[in-house]
Amino acid sequence: MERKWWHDKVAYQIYPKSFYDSNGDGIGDLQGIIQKLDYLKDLGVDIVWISPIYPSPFADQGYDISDYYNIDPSFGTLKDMDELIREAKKRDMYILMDLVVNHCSDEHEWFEKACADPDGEYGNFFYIEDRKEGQELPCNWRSYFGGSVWEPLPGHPEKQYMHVFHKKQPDLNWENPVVREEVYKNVNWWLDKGLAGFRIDAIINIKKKLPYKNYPTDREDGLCDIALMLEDAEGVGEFLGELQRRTFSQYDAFSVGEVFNEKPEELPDFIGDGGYFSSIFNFSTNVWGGSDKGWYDCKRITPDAYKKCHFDAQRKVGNHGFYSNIIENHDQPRGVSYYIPEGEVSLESKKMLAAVYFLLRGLPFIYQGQEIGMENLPVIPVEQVDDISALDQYQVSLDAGFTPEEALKIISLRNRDNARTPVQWNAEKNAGFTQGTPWLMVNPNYTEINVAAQEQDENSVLSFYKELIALRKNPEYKETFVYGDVIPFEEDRHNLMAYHRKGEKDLLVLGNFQKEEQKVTLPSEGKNILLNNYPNAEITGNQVKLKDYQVLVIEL
Ligand code: TEU
Ligand code: CA
Repeated sequence: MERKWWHDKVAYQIYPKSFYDSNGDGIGDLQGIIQKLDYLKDLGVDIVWISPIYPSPFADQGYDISDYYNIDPSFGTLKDMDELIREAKKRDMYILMDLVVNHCSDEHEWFEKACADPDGEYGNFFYIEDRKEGQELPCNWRSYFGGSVWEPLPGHPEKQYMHVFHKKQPDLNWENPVVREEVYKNVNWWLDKGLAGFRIDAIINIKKKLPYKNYPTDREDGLCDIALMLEDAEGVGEFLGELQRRTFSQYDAFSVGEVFNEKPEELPDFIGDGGYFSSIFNFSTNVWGGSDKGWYDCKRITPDAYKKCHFDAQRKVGNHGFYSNIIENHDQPRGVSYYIPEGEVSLESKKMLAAVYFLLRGLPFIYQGQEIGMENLPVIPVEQVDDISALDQYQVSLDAGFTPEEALKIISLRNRDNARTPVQWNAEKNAGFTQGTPWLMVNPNYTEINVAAQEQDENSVLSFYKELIALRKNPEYKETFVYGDVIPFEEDRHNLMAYHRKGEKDLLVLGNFQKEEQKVTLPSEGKNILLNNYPNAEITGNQVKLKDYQVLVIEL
């Protein structure tokens, strides 16, 4: 595997609307990010991915872009963005933007021009088909946010367009080379500004099964899960390869793809040397237990399943490349509220969860607030839910026969708002996020969980993350943590997640994924304890007794 500049880095995701508001309008912004760069630097972060900041009507919180060459005024200006890139460079930090090019906004001028003249040049930028009352849809695919992917074209009831996400997110027609040229031009324009790369949104969706085809239906609505179409559609690699050659590879940029359900045989093409992307996210623990029926039918992951997902992913990727490992992101529940069984969320279990994913092979990503152990919201009235995905799933649950109360409980676990509440900076008004009214409610637990308190406390989750990052970067162990193999240890042991990182050194990570103590026999006597979420460790010879959610990293 060819060595790359980003292999030994630590990445951090910012959801800009909720990060830090510098001017009191209740919305996080670029100046707010600039003000917090030193905080991120101090934490040990190198690469910062910022979720979309382009002009947008915010039908899907900025993932519906109306201008690819600008910054939404609620976040700032292009000048602020240049300043951010400059300030990051000064600190040896790298900025990534979000590349959202499966679709644009219905308020983008391309779509407006397509509506004005569907048979003209811009009509071919989208998937537009004829529509007659009473006639079947071109295909029965269900959009991610509910309902058919087909929607009448505004101003042209005799036509319809495709959107695999919200109807305000029309899909761009990647079969049209002019569209692809527009994308490359835009990516290079940003890279020329000094951007280090991109996180690439929902990218597998750019290849549609053509001609359109129906798949077996899985709900009363007569539609089918779009995943069936994606599995069947071939040739996405041609688009992705062209994108890589025309853009990222010209700049040695870092790119991380949002790719779900990748097949093992595809990994070398995706993230091997010269692959389409530098890395892709490992979503195996996120998608575990999923159901095409909806959230109400999803299973909650167990610690043993969690471990299996990670080890299987590590075996799958082998030496082909690097996964990007996450606990959470802006689409997922707070990891501590999801992966730690109910009633067992504690300081120790939060730290244990942090260590066992962070030290795996791959690039560790931290999502804003994760470093202080932010938790899911309590159950809130449906009127207060902002997330369009949760609102859709509320309806799906009702349709499946659940009571409103049950439906609310179902969506509260996975509501994307959980991760989108403002970062809790201190115990003051609005958690110190804004002087104004926050656009989304602050989690009421901010008086206990906040950055300011944790900065003062060497026992805090934040201090532990700093230790963890420093350990990964420690010159003595870095080679092993970055490039060493992952070798599971006592893989079948219930509620123990343990593995060696083996390279120059042999480092053993031991995580007790339960409250009950657990005894482990080390393969050899340890030389050194490199990390511990307790003040001490009970080790006699090669016998270790792990306490309630204790995690240890031992140099053998
Ligand atoms: O998400 C893509 C994706 O597959 C989502 O459907 C995800 O599974 C869903 O949000 C879970 O509820 C990306 C972005 O991360 C997401 O925020 C956007 O809404 C979506 O693309 C459309 O751009
Ligand atoms: Ca603001």
